[in-house]
Parts: sequence; C-alpha cells; structure tokens
Amino acid sequence: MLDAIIIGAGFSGLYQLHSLRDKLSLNCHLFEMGEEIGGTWYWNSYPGARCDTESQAYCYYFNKELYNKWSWTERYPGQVEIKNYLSFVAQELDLLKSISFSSKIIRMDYLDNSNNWKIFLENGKIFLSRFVITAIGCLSKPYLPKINGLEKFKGQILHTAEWPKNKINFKGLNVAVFGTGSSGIQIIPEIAKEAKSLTVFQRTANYSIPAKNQNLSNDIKQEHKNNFDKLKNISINNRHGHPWKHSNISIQKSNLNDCYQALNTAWEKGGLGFRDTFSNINYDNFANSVVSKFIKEKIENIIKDPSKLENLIDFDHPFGAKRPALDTNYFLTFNQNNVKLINLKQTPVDEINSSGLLISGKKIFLDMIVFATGFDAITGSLLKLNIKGKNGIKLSNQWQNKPKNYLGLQVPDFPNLFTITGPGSPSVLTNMPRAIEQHVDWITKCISYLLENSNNKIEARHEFADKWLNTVEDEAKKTMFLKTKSSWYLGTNIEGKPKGFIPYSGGLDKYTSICNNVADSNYKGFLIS
Ligand code: N01
Repeated sequence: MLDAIIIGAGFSGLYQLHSLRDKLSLNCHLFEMGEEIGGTWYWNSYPGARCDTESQAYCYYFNKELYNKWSWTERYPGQVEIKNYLSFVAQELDLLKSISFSSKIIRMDYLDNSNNWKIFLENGKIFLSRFVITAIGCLSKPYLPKINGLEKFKGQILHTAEWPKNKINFKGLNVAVFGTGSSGIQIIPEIAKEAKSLTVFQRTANYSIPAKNQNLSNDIKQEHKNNFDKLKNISINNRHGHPWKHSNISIQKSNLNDCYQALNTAWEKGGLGFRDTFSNINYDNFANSVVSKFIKEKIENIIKDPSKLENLIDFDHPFGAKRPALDTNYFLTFNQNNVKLINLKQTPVDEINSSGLLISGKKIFLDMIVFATGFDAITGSLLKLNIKGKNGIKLSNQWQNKPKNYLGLQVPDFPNLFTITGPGSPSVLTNMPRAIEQHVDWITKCISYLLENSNNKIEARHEFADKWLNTVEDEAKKTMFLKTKSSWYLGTNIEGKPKGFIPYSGGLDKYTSICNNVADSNYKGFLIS
C-alpha cells in the first residue's frame, strides 16, 4: 500500500515524485509507460524535434543549485538534450529508485469503502494507493487520421509522436508528410535535406515565426545563471510563463509605421516573444490583422513559386488562434526542387494504395508516409487510463459533454486524484515547466494540509467545477482562440470529442493567484473529510 502513485516520468512526474517523497516523506512510486525518462521528449524523437521555449526557461526553477549545475548548449533545447537534462535531474535527486519503466497503467478504480485507488498495470501487477497524481502530459495520445486505403500501403508509416528509436534514413526515398502544425514544420526541413522527393500534404496553412536558434556562448550561459532570480520572478508573472515582460503598447491605426518596425525587430530576433511585441495581438481583430499581413509579406519575400506561395499563405484563421509554430527554414524549404506542396482543401486524397496515393486521379509513388497529425490533446491522455471514480462513475461518462473539473486540478467524483496540467488549467498556453511547477507546488501543499489536519480525502465540488468551466469559456471569449473553426485547443480535430476551448486562457499569473486564494481559504470549492 502506497501513499501516492505518480504516473509519468516527464517534467511533471519527476518534480511531483521529488516533492512528495523528499519534502513530505511519503511512500511514493512513479510508473512510466516508456522505457526511459523524458515523457513527451521520449516519444517525440523525430528529426528536428526541439522545444520552442528558450532553454534558460525550459527547465526547473524550484532548485537554484540544480539550475546552476546544468548548462544548455543552444538557444532552444533539442529533444536529446532535454531528455539528458531530465536524466541529470533524476540522478541528482536520486529519483530512479522510485520509478518503474515499461509500466503502462491500463485501469484505475477508486474504492469507495477504503478510500484508496486500485491501479492496474498492463503487466498484470496491481497497486493500492491513497493519492494518485497524473503527470501524463497534455499531448500524449497521438492522432492518426483515417484515410481510405492506408492499411494497404506497403511502405513505412510513421507518426512524429511515436517515432522509432532507430535512425530513420530518408536518403533516396519518396516521402509524404501529412500535417503542418509545430511537428510538421520542424520535421519537413529535415526530411527535405535527404529525401529524393518530399510531398507535403497541407490541410490548413500555418503561421510560423523564425526561431533563430544558435549556440549559446559561455558568457550567455553565465548571464542566465547570474540572472536566475530575475528570470524566475519575471516568468512566474508572465501570462505565458516566459522570461520576458509583455509590451503594454497596443497596435493602433495611428502608429502603423512604428508597429511594422517593432514587428520587424521582433521577427529578426526570432522566438515566441514575437507574439508579445504588442499587447493587443491576441485580443483585437485590427491588431491581429496587422500582424497577419506582416507575416504574409515575410513569406511572400521567401517563396519563389507563385502556386506554392498562394497555398502557404491561404490562412483561414487569425494569427495565434491556432498554436503558432517556430521554424528553422520551413518556408525556405519549399524553394527546393525536391519539395512539392499539395493543398488538401483543393485536392483531397482519393485513396492510399500499396505504392502511394491517388489525388484527383493522379498517382503519387511513395516509400514512406509521415503523419505529423497531432494529438487527442489534454483529455485524451487522461481518458486512456480508464478511470472509474466514486460509485463506479467512469471518467469517460463524466466528460461526455465537457471535461468538467475544478481548476484543471481535480474532477468531482474522483477523490484524491490530482491531474497536473489537466483541462481547464493554463498548461499548453504556457511554458510548460512553469505551469507544472505551479501545479506540483499546489498539490504538494494541499496533500500536506490534509495530512497535518488528519484528513484522508479531498474532492472537487460539482458546483465549483461547473463555475470553473464557465470561467474558462469566458476567458477564451476575450481572445482570438475562438476565431478559428478548428484547432486541437477546441477538440475539433478528434471525431466525437466534445467541442469547446479546453485550457484556461486568462494567464498563468492570474491563474496562480486564483489557486493561491483557494488554498488560503482552506480549499474552498473542495470537500475535505
Ligand atoms: O499537431 P497539430 P503537432 N489530413 O495538431 C493536420 C506542441 N509541439 O504535433 O490544421 C491532413 O498542431 C492538421 O491540419 P488542420 C505544440 O503545442 C511543440 O504539430 O487541423 N492533415 C495540422 O496541420 C503544438 O501545437 C513543439 O487542418 C491533417 C497537423 O495535422 C502541439 O504540440 C513541437 C489531418 C496537426 O497539427 C501539437 O503539434 C511539436 C488529416 N486527416 C509540437 N488531420 C515545440 O515546442 C490533421 N491534420 C517546438
């Protein structure tokens, strides 16, 4: 019998394990489905996989000593380096002895009589625990579209989020990529370097900002370390958890020349800070249209082929309504002779067959199809766990219409189950380590409060969860996020999934203060016994 089970060995699971085991001295164990540490960075090992948060902020801030011991090599951390960083943290904190790898959880039942969770592993083992904390990431259930005839294809089929661990060679191959989200935008230039031909199947044109990745000099690395306290303070007060201050200047008709200059400076600098060049880009139609036009003009200056250009700037949504990507040579890649672009809105795929696919009656021969088609985001990974709460209530039933929960942290009828970066929390709209640290600290404090007060059980109240869903919806209405017909934020990419904006878009800073007030009021909105 354990005090706490943690599921997932990525950023959130490792910190949660350390907090409960080493700060509260609980008897804990962490189960991880993968064979190694890394979470999302274990699975998404495709060529070009790199975080688009800058490395000095894409790491833990809870321990300054740990921060000072590690040095990143590039402006944005690559997939392998992030996995190495997490292994370094696990070693430093002696976490490995409390982790089981290759341990997939297939079912979780809450036992009403004993107030324990019964956890079933695929390998047949069963564990009991008082608390369960899911640390399974928001983007952990890959989505593979159903395309007529896909099963007949004799070549290799790959998904970016389930990338094989052996090296994949594209040399001399005819490759197709479906999807032009962040993953597609990263892998396309890498495949194009080697492949004989690359055909990109684009359903929706995507905005992308240059990353301008570069090696970090020793001086910059030292500067980040010297500025740790400042970086931390700015990040936790930033809407998205990034280490810079938002502009308080808005785009107005009267200052367009100045705006263009400022946008240009931000574009040349590269990175997600571009979104924060002005205060109203994500809130005001006019401001957003200025930025959208600016980006279109930048792409026009890169792309040589007029028909490719027309398709690449065929935007059907405002900038930022879908997650904007950062890229290294994405648009430039389309100037290569071996790269073709198919706009699926104009020419949908008829079918896939053994040697390629048919599009408007024309055959495209292929050796490999890469799907960069995203995820059943945020709720998909939780539903995959087959969770049953009080009185045998299934999470899948509770969430049939909406992912009801309070603060993204707990679901009513599922006592003692905490969901790190669950639906209704800022999660994917922030630099994840900041959102994760905030959640882990809150959960740890909450469990400590229960233990100090000899309580055994905490459960979100239905009426507070209902109100929170309204808050999440109200915040989204203020933004551009609802001004697209489809996005994974809205659940529209998955057939049968309830539609509605899933994360909390009011900002990490505002959300943190709401959560702190709830804790300070002895957990108002939760039933404690
Ligand atoms: O997935 P996506 P992703 N036929 O859902 C298309 C994070 N991330 O893996 O837009 C053809 O964004 C779909 O088209 P449409 C980041 O938060 C971060 O790229 O739905 N195409 C879209 O183009 C990101 O947002 C990093 O019309 C189909 C694409 O597939 C999130 O993960 C790197 C299709 C899916 O894009 C998800 O990114 C990578 C079909 N049937 C990921 N179905 C970094 O930090 C879907 N599509 C850098």
